[in-house]
Amino acid sequence: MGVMIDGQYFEEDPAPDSETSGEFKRKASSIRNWIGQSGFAAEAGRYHLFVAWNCPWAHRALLTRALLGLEDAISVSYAKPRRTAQGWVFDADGAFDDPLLGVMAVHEVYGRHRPAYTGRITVPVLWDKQTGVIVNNESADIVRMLNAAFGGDLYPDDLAPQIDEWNELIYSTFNNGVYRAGFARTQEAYDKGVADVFATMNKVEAHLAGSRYLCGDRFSEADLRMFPTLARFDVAYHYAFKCNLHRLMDYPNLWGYAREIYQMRGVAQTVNFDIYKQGYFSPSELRNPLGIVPAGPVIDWDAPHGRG
Ligand SMILES: N[C@@H](CCC(=O)N[C@@H](CS)C(=O)NCC(=O)O)C(=O)O
Repeated sequence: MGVMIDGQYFEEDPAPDSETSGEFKRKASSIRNWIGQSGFAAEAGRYHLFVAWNCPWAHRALLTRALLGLEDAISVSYAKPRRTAQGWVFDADGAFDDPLLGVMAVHEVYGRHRPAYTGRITVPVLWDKQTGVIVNNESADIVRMLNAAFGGDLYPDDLAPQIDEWNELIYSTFNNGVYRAGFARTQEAYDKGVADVFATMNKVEAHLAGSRYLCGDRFSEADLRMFPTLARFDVAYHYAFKCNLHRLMDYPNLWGYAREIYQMRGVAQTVNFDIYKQGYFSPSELRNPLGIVPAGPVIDWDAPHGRG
């Protein structure tokens, strides 16, 4: 896990996430400003996202941008799918360049924000072009603030308590649950992670039998936060993270629901299955020593979803 200490980049965090229990623990994000406060006005053309296609947290921000139709209002730089000793990096030109600042690594964005920056170097990053600083690097905040600032309806007041409840379950047992399984360093930690992932899939499958979305007939932030993990499930988590009790395809309601979201306006453009495979099957001493990327599975995300 890359970190910066007083402006210097380190490939390894001196206080790593995995502790002696073998359980993977994700640390909190650190730059938490808000559009609509402290001089960050909601203006089209002002903000920029630094993301990686394969990062599910960054995917939340891309989904919000797409579902709110903000593709022209918020620009994006996409890092290369495989992290290096420099963390997330860019190309000099091509599909993975940084057209905004022309930096070669995401840690340089944090260095531009504050030359003596100390903290984790993660994507997504929401950048303010006007003042040249990072607004926020926590995906949950980015989703919430873009929705509020740019007229979205992903978090309506009357659904807020229900959404919060789903979010809590989905984050710990599903979005992060797959990582708790895939990054576990003991059998026990893996067993716990996998059990949580499938308990939540079973619960949501049953819920979706009688409900179009998680909170009734309105698509909400809770559904948005399910999707990045669903999109990566069969191509990556099932195999690379050993979440293999079932495939997403084996759950009729969840699979139809996932396809319905995929087929919403702009969403398919936020998805890149080949890149998910390259990223999750990167060479890793612990998980994939030879870095060989599997060919399959073949999945038809465009098949009619049959919902609604
Ligand atoms: N809490 C953060 C977590 C973001 C995060 O962990 N991103 C990963 C990529 S999927 C990252 O950038 N990791 C960098 C590293 O581990 O060095 C959020 O949701 O925004």
